[in-house]
Amino acid sequence: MKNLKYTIGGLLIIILGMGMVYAGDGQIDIATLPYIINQSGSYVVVKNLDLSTTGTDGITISVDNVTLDLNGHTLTGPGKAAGTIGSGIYVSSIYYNIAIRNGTVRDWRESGVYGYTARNSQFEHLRCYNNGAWGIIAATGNLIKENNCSYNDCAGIAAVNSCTILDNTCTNNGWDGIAPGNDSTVSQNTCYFNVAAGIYAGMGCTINDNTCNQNDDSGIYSSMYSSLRGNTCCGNVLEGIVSGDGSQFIENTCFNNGANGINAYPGSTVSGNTCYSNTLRGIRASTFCMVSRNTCYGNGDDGIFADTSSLVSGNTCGLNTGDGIEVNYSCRVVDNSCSNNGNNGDGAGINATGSRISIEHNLVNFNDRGIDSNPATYNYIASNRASNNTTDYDIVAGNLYGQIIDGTAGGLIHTLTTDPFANFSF
Ligand SMILES: [Ca+2]
Ligand SMILES: [Ca+2]
Ligand SMILES: [Ca+2]
Repeated sequence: MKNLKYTIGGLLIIILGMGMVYAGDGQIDIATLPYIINQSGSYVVVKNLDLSTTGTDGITISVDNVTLDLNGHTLTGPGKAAGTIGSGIYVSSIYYNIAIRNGTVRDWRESGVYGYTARNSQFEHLRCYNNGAWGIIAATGNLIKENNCSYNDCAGIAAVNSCTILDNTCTNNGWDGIAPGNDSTVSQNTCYFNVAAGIYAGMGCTINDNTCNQNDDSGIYSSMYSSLRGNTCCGNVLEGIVSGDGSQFIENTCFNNGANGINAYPGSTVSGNTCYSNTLRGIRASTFCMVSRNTCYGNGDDGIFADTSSLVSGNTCGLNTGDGIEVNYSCRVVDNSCSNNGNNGDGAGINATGSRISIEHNLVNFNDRGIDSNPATYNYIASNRASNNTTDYDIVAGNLYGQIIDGTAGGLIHTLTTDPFANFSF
């Protein structure tokens, strides 16, 4: 093709002979819609572009190795209810090495950016708004970074497996804020006011440092073997964070959610989290979980509930409406501090509801009952300290427990008892 360039009064004019218009830097200009990219290269949108025709995509990419720079411009479609098909930018089949960046894509019937078939590709600095399907939909192994995707009718960002999704903001979408597939990394995103979950992730995902507030489902929902660290989930209609079997919940903050702060499935590790003012439990842990060093206060039911064969250690649980900690069969409950539970309700510091539970070295103060193993039996209760509960120890016959020593008058412990298994009231 042949391009003729000349200037009039200092204004650079580019006349297209046949084919593509190249700017001086080797980029190929896009100045009209619809536009089809079927040669590899670097493309730039040179002005805001509208398309009122329905049933077609704005820019179609049908080749490998394309960089498409919107250069700050907007691609506006005919409206998200207009016609039946048409995305703003459409990758038409399996193509590799696509980069799309720097602009707004809005009001398209389907997605803002449809990259479901793009491989080894990047989507950055896009603002996808008010589209009829996804803001951005990406495929396996893509990078999706620093976009805003809001008011779209499906998820703000959806992706297949093994994607990296960083620093995006996804609000007010008609489904999830961000919905990645298995083995994805999802970090430092903000997702709020979405109709479903803030983040809805597949198996084995790494989900760190996101903020997911006021979504109509859970803040974060992920499947098995996921790792969730440092997330904040507030004011969601259902759970703050829920994840499948074998997940790790580390140092998250979950408050004011409409169900549990954290809901952990079997075999999970739940450590260092803060869960407060949730409508149900602060932490609900299933069987075979390790629940340690969490702080759970002011929840509408128990601070922590742990099901069969869990270890519950080193937690602080206070001012919950139900129990500080409730445990089921074969749990170990060690070194916890539970105070002021049964607040505006009825609860124990530690409530054993099953049997074969070991309750040792805990501190329970100002609860309705300090340690409650009634009517539960066959539990082991030793070396605990209880003060100022309405009933410090509510333990029925059939349990195995250290003698209960009244230390309310103070004094030297060893003059009261030398029994290392003794439980104290003080
Ligand atoms: Ca309870
Ligand atoms: Ca009470
Ligand atoms: Ca009881």
